Amino acid sequence: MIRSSSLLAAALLATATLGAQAGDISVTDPYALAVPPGQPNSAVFMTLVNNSKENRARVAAETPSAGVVELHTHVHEDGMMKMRKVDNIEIPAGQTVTLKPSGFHVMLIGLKEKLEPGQEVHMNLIFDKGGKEHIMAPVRAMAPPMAH
Ligand SMILES: [Cu+2]
Repeated sequence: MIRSSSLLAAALLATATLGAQAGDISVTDPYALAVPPGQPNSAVFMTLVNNSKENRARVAAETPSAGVVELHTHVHEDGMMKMRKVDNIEIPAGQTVTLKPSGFHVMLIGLKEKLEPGQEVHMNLIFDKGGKEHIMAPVRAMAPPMAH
C-alpha cells in the first residue's frame, strides 16, 4: 500500500523548483518539534533571510504531515503567552526573521504521522509574488515543550 502522504511529498518535491522568486529568500536550519504520542499538534521553526532589496512575506505553508497548516505568532495578553494566527510573516529587505519557540512558527494542526527524532517533515513554503520553496525539517526533541 502506498501512503497518500508519500505521494503528496513526491508532488511537493516536483513542484518545488517552480518558484522563480523563492531564491530571494534563504531558508536555513528548519526543524520540527517532536511530540509525544497522542499530541495532535506541533510546530516547525526556521530562519528566513531576505537577500533581495524588496520587502517580502511568507504567506502560507503546506505539508502532507498535518491536516491544517497555519502561520502563528505568540503574543503577551493578560499576562499570558497566547498563540495567534497571522496572515503572513513579513521579511523586510535584507533582514533575517527567525521562527522560534515563543515567536513566529508554522503550526501543524492534526498531525497525520508521529513526529519522532530522526524523521523529517516535508514542507512547501509559499511566499508572496509566487515564490515557493520546498524544505525538509528534521524532527528534534526539545524541552520544555510548547504550551498549546
Ligand atoms: Cu501555534
